[in-house]
Amino acid sequence: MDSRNGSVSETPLDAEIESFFDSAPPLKDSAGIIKKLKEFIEYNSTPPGVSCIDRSVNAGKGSPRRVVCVTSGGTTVPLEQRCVRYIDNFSSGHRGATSTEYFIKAGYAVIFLYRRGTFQPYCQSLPEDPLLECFECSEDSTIQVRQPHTEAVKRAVSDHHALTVTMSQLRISGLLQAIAGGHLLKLPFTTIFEYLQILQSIAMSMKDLGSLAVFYLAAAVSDFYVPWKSMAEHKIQSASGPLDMRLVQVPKMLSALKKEWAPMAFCISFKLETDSKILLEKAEMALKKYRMHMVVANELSTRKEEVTVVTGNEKILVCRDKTQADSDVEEPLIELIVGRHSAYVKDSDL
Ligand code: 9Z3
Repeated sequence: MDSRNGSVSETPLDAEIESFFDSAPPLKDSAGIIKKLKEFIEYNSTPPGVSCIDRSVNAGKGSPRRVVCVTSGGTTVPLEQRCVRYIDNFSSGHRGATSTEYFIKAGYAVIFLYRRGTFQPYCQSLPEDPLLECFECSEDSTIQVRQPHTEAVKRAVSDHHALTVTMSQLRISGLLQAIAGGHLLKLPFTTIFEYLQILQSIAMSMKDLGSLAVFYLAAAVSDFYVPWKSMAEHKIQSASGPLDMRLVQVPKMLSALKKEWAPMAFCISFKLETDSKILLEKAEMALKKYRMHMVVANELSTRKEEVTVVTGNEKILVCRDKTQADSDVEEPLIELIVGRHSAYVKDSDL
């Protein structure tokens, strides 16, 4: 007990988390982000057919949509306040973007917290520079779609309601449905500071959703960082010789997420290793330590082929359907997660 105010004293972790947020540079447009989150969650947690105003009166008429926060891409650790150099974490964003598409298909609303410049949902089959590669300016100055992208763009614009056959077609038509339907909110980050500040806002906004909230934490998050206050302001000079720099451990926010920010949410984290011998053991440790519902264990070189989902009493190998050229591991993975989340929601209602 803290003798001065009679309250239970802070654990070292709480103090570390507090100091991380206190010393972080202020998040740009924090109020705007919180407003978007509030509107998005309110819209999606209103049962279909019930207006937001009637919500309390009509509660129970339909079921509110489940909401998942998908994190995607790697966080950076700036080395200078006026940042020229930074340390990066590997992640192309493919896992997060593809998983988002399957969550939307399964009826979830998705808050997509992504690293700027990484893969985006529904855009993975478009060329690298879609604007310049898909369009051209004709002699009379009208913009036309170029071959061979005509079909893809036509479908994106006009046929978005129709269910299409191939993966790439599905992704393009799905984009418009998701955005038009208001079920996809995209929030970008670059640094570890932005990522954790936005994640905290998302979690606190989702708290009232209880067991309908899911966290799918596929982003590759830095383990070490330079605290803002001890960071050089200007570009570090090479003339001073070798560089000694002390990196501090990033506080384990998964604990705070589970304990305080959104305690009823269904939480899935990822464990990435390059040494397959230690992968499952590390995933089990993370499951217990952070009290996750599932930990998805993946090895860097085989991550697109298979993952192992570790739960309290199982290790489930999930593989891509290798008989289909354009299949992906996210399809069976999200199917498994949706099933487990449904059981969790049912149990929480009892
Ligand atoms: C993952 O393990 C993701 O599956 C990948 C996806 C980053 C490998 P891509 O974006 O790759 O499709 O190219 N994400 C979590 C990585 C991570 O940093 N995990 C931490 C750890 O392993 C726990 S939060 O300690």
